[in-house]
Amino acid sequence: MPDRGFTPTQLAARAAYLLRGNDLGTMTSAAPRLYPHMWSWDAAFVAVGLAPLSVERAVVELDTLLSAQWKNGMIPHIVFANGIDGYFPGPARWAVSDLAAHAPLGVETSGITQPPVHAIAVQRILENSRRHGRSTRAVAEEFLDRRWADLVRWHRWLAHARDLDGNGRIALYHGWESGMDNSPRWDLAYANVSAGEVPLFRREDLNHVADPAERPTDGEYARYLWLLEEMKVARYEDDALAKTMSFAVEDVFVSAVFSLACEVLANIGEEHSRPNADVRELYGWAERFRHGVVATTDPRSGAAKDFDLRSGRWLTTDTLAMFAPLLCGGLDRQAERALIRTFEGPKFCGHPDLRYAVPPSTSPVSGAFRPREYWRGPVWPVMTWLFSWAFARRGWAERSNMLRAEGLRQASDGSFAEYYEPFTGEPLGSMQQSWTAAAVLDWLG
Ligand code: 9WN
Repeated sequence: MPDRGFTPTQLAARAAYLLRGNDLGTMTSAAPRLYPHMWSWDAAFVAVGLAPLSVERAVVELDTLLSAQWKNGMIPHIVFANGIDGYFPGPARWAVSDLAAHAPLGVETSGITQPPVHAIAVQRILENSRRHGRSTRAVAEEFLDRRWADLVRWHRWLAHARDLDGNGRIALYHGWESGMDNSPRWDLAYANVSAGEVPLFRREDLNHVADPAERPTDGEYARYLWLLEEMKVARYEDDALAKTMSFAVEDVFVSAVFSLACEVLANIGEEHSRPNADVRELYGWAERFRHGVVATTDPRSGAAKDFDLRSGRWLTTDTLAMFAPLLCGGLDRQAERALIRTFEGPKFCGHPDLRYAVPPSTSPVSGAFRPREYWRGPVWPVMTWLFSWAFARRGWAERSNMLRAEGLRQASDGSFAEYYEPFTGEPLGSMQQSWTAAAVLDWLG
């Protein structure tokens, strides 16, 4: 429990108040200033946090997101809030409604996707609804009736459009699709991207952080935006992207999340009598992607790797990605033990100088580690939550509780920061980040 700052009751109240403050009506902004729109995986985590407060409001969050689903099944990484500026690249720069045949009508979105954690939110909604009376349970069940087919379509799109050779690993065409934008995982793959002329732009993100060094560099942004130009030429068509994008990687972490999400959704489908064919297909994908993840691992350490499709090279980094198999399972006992030892040992959570025993995004002993720089080192509370949730699901209650306790100690400063400096515990990036509050609410729920 917290060693300073707010008590659990105060912290839960503040987290709830924060989500209320970031509520735009039918969507919750990812953060008030830096991210004034809805992000896909943020929305799922937000729904996890809303579920103990209001199942009804959590359902609205996912309904809004799913209403922006593309016709091919993709859930876009941003759903833009009507009439709100202040984030770049905004709808005009993506231009999906002009260019993409699959873009949804009547809502503005980006043209890429993000990690498929949504089934976890659906599960938390259903679980929370069981603590209430019949009418709340009915809201959750009606949601499942209404959206089951969309959720399966989303998973089917990932399994088909993003795993063209069927090897059980998801391909991404932009670092933003991984959710870990500038992680050292992608340094080699971005080295393939030679940014040509991009239309003029002005970064908005730097107006909202204390120090520009907490955000990606201008050089990184030039490449991020160049990839948008490549996507526009491909008119956001799945087949064209696969052939033409200069950034193309197989993301082992997203693949593990997908395997896990397929299993969660299949379990839900079984419990709620959804069509057998869907349930079978979901279990099949869970298995295929678990194999895909395990196939990348080192047999002794159990550590997983990403793959750069353009240079044909494995991307071995000491980042959160190496722990992908701990999320989806499938390693043999010895390799799994070794990987847990690394997770808990001095390279990650057990590093002697860490303020809290939670996993930094990049290992502090790696040459690529930067303690204040976004996905290159800081601790992201939402990742601590994901591992603690997954560990509980895998039956590792003690490990899960440890992460929860340490995550709560970190959050007890009440800033609900996007990320934290691992050694000092200084809050960095955006404050009042919705998914950080959501993690705290679930932990305290
Ligand atoms: C680009 C909203 C998002 C998160 C990502 C995080 C950051 C965006 C940005 O913020 O990315 O998508 O502008 O930096 O990296 O994981 O979903 O919180």
